[in-house]
Amino acid sequence: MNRRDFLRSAAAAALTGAPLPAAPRRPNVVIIVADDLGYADLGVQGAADIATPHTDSIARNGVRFTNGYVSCPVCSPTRAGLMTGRYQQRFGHEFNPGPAAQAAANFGLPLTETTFAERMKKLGYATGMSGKWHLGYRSEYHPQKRGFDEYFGFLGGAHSYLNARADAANPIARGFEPVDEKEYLTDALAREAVAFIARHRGQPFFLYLAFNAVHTPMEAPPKYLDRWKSIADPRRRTLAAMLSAMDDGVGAVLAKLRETGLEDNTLIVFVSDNGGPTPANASRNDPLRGFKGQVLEGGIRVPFLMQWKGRVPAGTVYHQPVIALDILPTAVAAAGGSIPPDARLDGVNLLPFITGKASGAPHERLHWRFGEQYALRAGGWKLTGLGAAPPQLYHLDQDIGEAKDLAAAEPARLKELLALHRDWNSQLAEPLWRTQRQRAQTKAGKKRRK
Ligand SMILES: [Ca+2]
Repeated sequence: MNRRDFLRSAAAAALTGAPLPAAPRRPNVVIIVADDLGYADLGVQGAADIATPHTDSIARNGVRFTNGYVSCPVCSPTRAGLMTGRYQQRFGHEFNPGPAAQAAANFGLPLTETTFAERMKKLGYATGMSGKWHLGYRSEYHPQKRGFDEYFGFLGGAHSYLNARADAANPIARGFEPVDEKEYLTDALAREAVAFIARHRGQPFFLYLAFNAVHTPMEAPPKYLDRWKSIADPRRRTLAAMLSAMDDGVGAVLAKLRETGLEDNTLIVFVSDNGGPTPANASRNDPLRGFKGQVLEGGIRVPFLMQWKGRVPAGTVYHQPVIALDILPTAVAAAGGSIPPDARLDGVNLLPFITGKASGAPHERLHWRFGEQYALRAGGWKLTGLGAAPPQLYHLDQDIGEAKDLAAAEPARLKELLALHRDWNSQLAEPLWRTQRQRAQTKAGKKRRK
């Protein structure tokens, strides 16, 4: 029973003296993030050599977004966007920080921003996280200082899967305490997510399960490698094994929701944090051009799935462009909350669009800036460029692989889209930090200019 039906039958009960219906429980929200998973790596996304039945089931039971984007082609900025519902460049979170020992001192999701977890907590949700944070190493940026009641995982951008003690600056921790984890890390992250669901089955909960699979290092135990003897290339086979472990983890979460009777009343989103870095982990982005780190489609268009059995029709395929910034407002709306207008979110509630209650597209335009790289998507058109080099224009409906540059053929459209990009760009902040390598390059450049 939804809230409206509940209010209606409660009103009827008051008039007739019938017993009051049980109050509807607000939906649980489970956000599952994969790391460096390519557009074509899931079975449901067309992978021919790897099977991902559990993750695929989210699409079968809900929606698959064919034009699902993230707001950056690398890890930390995408997570900053996901965790705030805002383009992260608005608050200077434009770049990755580098490893803990080399990160800029001020690195962390700025404390001026309200997080997804804080918004859900305010709505009365139990909030928990299992996985990779990558939004600050210092204690004031810790997940438990940013709205999560519970946290298990690591703060950095990557971690060994086989050795919990591989990096003293980036330990596996429960809350603030390092733990000596013995399990394969992907299994451990899933185990903790399942335990969180079991602990909080009696109240609405928000679970953020941020796997580091299938990010490097390429490590998998025989248990998963043995499943993929069919794949000859050792790196692709290891990717398949790592992905299989994650898919089993997704399956364990779904099974727990089913077992506790919560599956129908849980909004589940699955998304990768950026496109596949094919040269590093043998992931695939076909038929898209480009990789992680680029604002070409292969860096920013990702597997993006959503399930809410009670509310969203099974087997929906949605083609309008959406972005990971939409996940927060969608979840808050599902939870019966609202976003104050002064929060200035860039994401929108997708539920009316995917259920057909709203017509048109959720976004007139989507924007990207990642250092010198920029891009803009408007309808089927995509503008992209690098610094002062001539911009490129593609029509993705006919040219998903960004092969035919139409900039010269469409000067008026190019001019219009460039003006829209400049206008958006002018609203953004200066990056708050750069990686050590970027800092060194900037310093060297300044010296040369002197
Ligand atoms: Ca990533």
